[in-house]
This record gives sequence, C-alpha cells and structure tokens, in this order.
Amino acid sequence: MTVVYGYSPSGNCHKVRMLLEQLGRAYTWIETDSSRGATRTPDYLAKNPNGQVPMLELEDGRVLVESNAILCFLAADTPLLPDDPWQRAQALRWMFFEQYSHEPAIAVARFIRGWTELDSPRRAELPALQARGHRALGVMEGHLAAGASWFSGEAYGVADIALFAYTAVAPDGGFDLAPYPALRDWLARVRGTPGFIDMPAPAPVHAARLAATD
Ligand SMILES: N[C@@H](CCC(=O)N[C@@H](CS)C(=O)NCC(=O)O)C(=O)O
Repeated sequence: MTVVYGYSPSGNCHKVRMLLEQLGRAYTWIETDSSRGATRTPDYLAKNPNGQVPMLELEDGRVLVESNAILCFLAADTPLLPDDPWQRAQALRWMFFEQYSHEPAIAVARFIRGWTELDSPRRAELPALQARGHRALGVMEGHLAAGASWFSGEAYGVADIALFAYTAVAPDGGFDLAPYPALRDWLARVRGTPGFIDMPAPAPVHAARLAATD
C-alpha cells in the first residue's frame, strides 16, 4: 500500500491527499507533525534527509519527496497530468511558480501567523510576505481574467491542485481574496471537481493564533 507521511493542515501535504482522493487510489496516511519535530527524528531523516513532509513511500520501498514531484508521479497516465508536451509544460510552469513565487510568501505568512508565538520576531516578516503574496495572487488573477479556466493547461489537473492548496487558505495568511474575483470563481470550480476534499482545520492552538492576528 502507498504510504503518505503528512501533516494534515499543511497545504503541501494536502496536495497529495487531494490528488489521491480524486484519483480514487488507496493509501495510508501517517500523521507527521512537522511543527513538532516529527520530521527531524533519525528514522525520518534516514528516509528524507531534508526533514520535510510530504513524503511518499511506495510498497517496494522507494521514497519520493517534494509535493509537486509527488503530484506528477501519481498523476502520470491520468487526465490530471496532460500528455501533450505543451499542455504539460503549462502545468509545470504553474507548479514551479507555486513553489517559487506563491508558497514561500502565502504559506510562510500563514505559518508565522498560526504556528509562531504572538510575540515572535518572525512576525516582522509579515509585511514583505504580504507584498510578495499579493503579487502572486495578482498573477493568478490575470491568467484567469484573460480567459483561462485552469492552471494545468486546458483542463483541471495537478497545477490546479498545487495552487489550490495554499490559495484556499490564503486568508489564514492575512490575504483578503475580495480583490480577486476570477480567483474566487476558480477556487469554487476546484471545489466542484469530483472527489474534492478540503484541508482539515488546524488544531485549536493554531486556529486561535490565526484568529488573534490582524
Ligand atoms: N518544497 C517542499 C516544501 C515542504 C515543506 O515546506 N514542508 C513543511 C511542512 S508544509 C515541513 O515539513 N517543514 C518542516 C521543516 O522544514 O522542518 C514541498 O513542496 O514538498
């Protein structure tokens, strides 16, 4: 059985769960709380020296890390990863964008607001992260407003899953999505795809910090 090591409120981990659910594939989820050091144990580091989740472990013992690589591997030969080289390159383009321009701002802002103490010095990073995250959301809005329905080429697929994960919870990072109507329509379209599953809510301690941060 395919095993996923993941931390449920992590968008990077939710990508993998969402794809497996949408593909109807059987898997075992091993809850691995990266915010409490579960990815830094000697056993875990032996499998993933980078000490992060998600991590996919196949029945034959092979291990794959990096959420978007996992998505591409699992979606191979399914309609969620385009076959056509140009269409596939469109999906990859947005997945690289997600990892360089989107996740490092939006996911990190959410992490700082919900997973650090209210007086953490890291909170000084928030204004710069806000600016960078809004730039990324604006780029996504522009793509959709120009007529595209999806980020994975012509049809829904892995890039939509990759971008959905942290865009859906961007308000946790302090990002108001009101100025992005096309983006909000796309979020609703993704929620309407077969087998869609939402990210579980963070534990109360993190939800309380998110609520306490303006
Ligand atoms: N580029 C990686 C990022 C993964 C990542 O940032 N994982 C976080 C949880 S969202 C983590 O494991 N952090 C723990 C740590 O770095 O110690 C991916 O897309 O899989």
